[in-house]
Amino acid sequence: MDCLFCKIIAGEIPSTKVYEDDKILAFRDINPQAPAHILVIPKEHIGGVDELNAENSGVVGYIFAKIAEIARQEGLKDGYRVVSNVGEHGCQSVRHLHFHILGGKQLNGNMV
Ligand code: DGP
Repeated sequence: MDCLFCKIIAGEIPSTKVYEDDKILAFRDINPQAPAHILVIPKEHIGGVDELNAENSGVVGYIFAKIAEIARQEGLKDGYRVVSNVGEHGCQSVRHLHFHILGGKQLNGNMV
């Protein structure tokens, strides 16, 4: 499968890892939009939120528990934003489910 994030998981493309276990990987975004900008992805290939279902969505709860841990490790004590872009209207550029953690500064209040 020609998926950029699957290649990062496989180590074929280098990344700056923040956290890894058998289920998920967290790494720094190559084009940071905030002082802390981390992507958290499942190792299982799921195209996006729009491909989640009763069988494969368990990992999402696991990811969110790790997001809270990672944010604490990153010192984001004043808060942060978690974003998952979906499809064309959502401006999703990589079709592998991922959650952006954005923080380290006061973020803009506008979402769109
Ligand atoms: P999205 O637009 O929501 O699909 O987010 C994809 C993000 O992936 C975007 O913020 C940039 C990041 N990205 C793209 N290619 C690479 C890469 O090769 N390495 C890393 N670390 N991040 C990447």
